[in-house]
Amino acid sequence: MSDLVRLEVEDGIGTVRLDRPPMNALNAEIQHGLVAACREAAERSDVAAVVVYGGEKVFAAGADIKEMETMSYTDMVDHSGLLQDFTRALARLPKPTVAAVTGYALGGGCEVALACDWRVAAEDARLGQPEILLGIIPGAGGTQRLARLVGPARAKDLVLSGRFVDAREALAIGLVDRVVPAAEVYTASRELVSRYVGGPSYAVRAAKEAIDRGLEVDLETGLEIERQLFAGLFATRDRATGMRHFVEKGKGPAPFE
Ligand code: CO8
Repeated sequence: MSDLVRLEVEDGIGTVRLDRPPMNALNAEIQHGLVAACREAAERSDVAAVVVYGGEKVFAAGADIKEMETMSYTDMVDHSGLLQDFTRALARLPKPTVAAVTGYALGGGCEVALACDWRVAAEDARLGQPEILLGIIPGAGGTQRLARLVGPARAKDLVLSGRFVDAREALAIGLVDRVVPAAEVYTASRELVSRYVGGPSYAVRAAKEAIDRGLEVDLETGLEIERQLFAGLFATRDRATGMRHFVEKGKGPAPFE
């Protein structure tokens, strides 16, 4: 794994820590590092949920413009799979994920946040897709995930203008889910996913997959995806534990492993 991205595990929660001061600009190394960190978080049984965090000052100010400036069309054709890989790796992580957004989340940085299940933002956070101002468009899923999250009109407003939104507006349009004082962003993000530690991990994974895959297809296909995942859970220990606990009138939450 790259030094620019670390997976730190504590109390069942994995923190994918972006660490490339001053702005966590997403160069190729950090993009590869993100893919590796997501893979490790997916595989490790001591990680039930993931927080993506860029530190106290900034989430990520986007792709590394200095690295991109000299790239040609063919470089981009070769590279553009990677651009979408790191956000795809995050979006497909079969565990709950939250972006803890401090400072700027711009361009590829905003796209990293969009690939998480939820976003917690600092009161002074600023989010946006300013690629248009560089003569390009979002290329790590921004045109697709932003439109799905906030609707096409709002996505076009942000993507076509490149303007930044503050935390209050981001909350109002559904781009972020919670706004907290800057010093509390990381703790609040951990709190948001801590309920999944020691929970029914297979059912959580199936629920996330059913919702995400269902959004990509028509209703009938989505219902079929749900049906298959639902049936599949009858082969899991989670299902046996959860139902037995109810039938035997167990106290408190079921003792999932
Ligand atoms: N890439 C490279 N360097 C950057 C980036 C960046 N995205 N953002 C900031 N920096 C550098 C600055 O050049 C500066 O470096 P130096 O000290 O050597 O001059 C340093 O970070 C500090 O930045 P500023 O002096 O500009 O700090 P300010 O506080 O004045 O401004 C901003 C902060 C508003 C964040 C400003 O730096 C800015 O606008 N940055 C660019 C934001 C942007 O346009 N992001 C989109 C990039 S394109 C993109 O993400 C494409 C996505 C599609 C592919 C996804 C692949 C990852």
